[in-house]
Amino acid sequence: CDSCPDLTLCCFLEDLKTITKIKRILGPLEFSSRHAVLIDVFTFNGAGGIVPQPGRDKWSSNYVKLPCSPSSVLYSNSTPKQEMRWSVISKQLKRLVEKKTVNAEDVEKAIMKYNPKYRGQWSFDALKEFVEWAARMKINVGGLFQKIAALALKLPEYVMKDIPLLQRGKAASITLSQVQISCLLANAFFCTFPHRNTTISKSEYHNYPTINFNRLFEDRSVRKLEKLKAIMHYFQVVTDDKIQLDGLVTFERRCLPDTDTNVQIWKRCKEKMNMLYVSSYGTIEDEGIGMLQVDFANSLLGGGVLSSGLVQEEILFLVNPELIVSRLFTEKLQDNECVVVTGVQQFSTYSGFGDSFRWERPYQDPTGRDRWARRQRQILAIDALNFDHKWKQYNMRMVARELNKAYCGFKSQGEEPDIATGKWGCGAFNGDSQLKAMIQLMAAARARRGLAFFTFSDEVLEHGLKQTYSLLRKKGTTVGELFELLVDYCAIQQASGTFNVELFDYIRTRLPSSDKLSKSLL
Ligand code: AR6
Repeated sequence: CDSCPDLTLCCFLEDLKTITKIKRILGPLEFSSRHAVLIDVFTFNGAGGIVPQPGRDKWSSNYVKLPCSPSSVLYSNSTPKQEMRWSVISKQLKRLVEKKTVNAEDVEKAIMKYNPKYRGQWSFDALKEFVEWAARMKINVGGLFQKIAALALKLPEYVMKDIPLLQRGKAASITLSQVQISCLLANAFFCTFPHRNTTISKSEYHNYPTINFNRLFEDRSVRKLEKLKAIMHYFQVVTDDKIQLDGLVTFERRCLPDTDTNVQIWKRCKEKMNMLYVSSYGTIEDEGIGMLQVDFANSLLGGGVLSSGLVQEEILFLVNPELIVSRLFTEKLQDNECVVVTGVQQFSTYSGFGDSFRWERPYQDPTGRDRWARRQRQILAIDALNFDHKWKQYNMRMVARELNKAYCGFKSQGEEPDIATGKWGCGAFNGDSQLKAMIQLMAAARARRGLAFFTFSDEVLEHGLKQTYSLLRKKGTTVGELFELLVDYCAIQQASGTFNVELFDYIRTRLPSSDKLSKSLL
């Protein structure tokens, strides 16, 4: 009622749909021109298990260039003729596997043999610090290096079919097994991927994230040590003979067509606010279990996970390291694009954030699997705009971009769970949390999906969002009407010059909650 403004119309968390609550019928696993499957689907569908799909190497600009490709060659100053890079790599990795003991210097020496251009440039200080820590903890890290090397050597056996690149402007997906991912990541650990060490403009992969781990190994710091604990724990599990990795993971690039991004659609949208749960307690990954969990992404997926970044996206990638393989094949996202990952396994728990991030302990993931043997965990990577100056976001071109980005991710394809999100774009990217909350609420309304919004201890935002949402619901405000309110709000912010009018206050004045208030404004 209007006289009790504090009454929240928000729902309970249990009211929202999770993957396990919906009745989605998944057909048999199928490949198509838009869906590359790296395992043999006939064997899989016939309950014969997971075996790699045979295929042949494609050394072209549309596919991942694999280190074991015969086309990958090494030119070095010491030998006049070119050598096959994989023979150098395998010789080095086999040597590690056969050595009695292996330390960080041996790993460094091996890596530099097939990356001679970077001698004197790459450092392995952080890796060495990790080895010192592991020695104190009595972890046999040398043995672990050997197991990772042995896993990396399996590449020609495990990944025979070409891996297409998920390129800009093309909706497409890749399904591969957890074993294949572990093998690709073991190669990333040993920095074997060709043509991926330079990101300068015009280089072949300048529009792709880095994948070789060399930056993770440089510059000792608490951050790097904690990151390496998470990554090395992942390798410890995946190289353990007693553990069977028997799932698949799908990476899907989605693109919103131009017909969907037009601002007129937002202006005319008659949808009203959908269900909302708001809490300052909890995190997207823990309390949002079973929902579509938003990754506050960088347009280069994973952001600084392999360097020094350590906020929401990087942490997500560290506790679910299979996400890191997306960097191998996902081109930088454009404004109308997102990536949905289904099936990754969580390997670790953590505490803290940024400098206080700590790897805590192993995690036994209880998440069930779907018909394609994928964990029932869905992660949506959407990259917000990075505002160097806060005022730049109060502009309808920017607002429309964010609306379309969120809608691209939220738009459902059939029956899908609700969405778990929070202060998307409001940390490293400097966004206004009230504006971003309204944008996500509008995108969810247009997509007809409910939202669970975790404010990450921000009680002021929790309270303000509950009130504003309740008001919008009571007034029956549509997405189109809220869009028009945002147009006026941006104009007022720009005119003020100080940009300190709060959006929730503004909405309250424009949608007075009682007759008394409306009269007082007249
Ligand atoms: N659950 C809910 N909320 C969270 C969680 C969580 N697990 N973790 C953090 N928050 P930020 P951005 C809140 O800065 O601004 C990365 O480098 C917390 O209040 O990670 O979109 C990417 O690769 C935090 O301040 O996201 C991009 O380059 C806020 O969410 C860039 O950062 C925003 O988290 C994206 O930055």
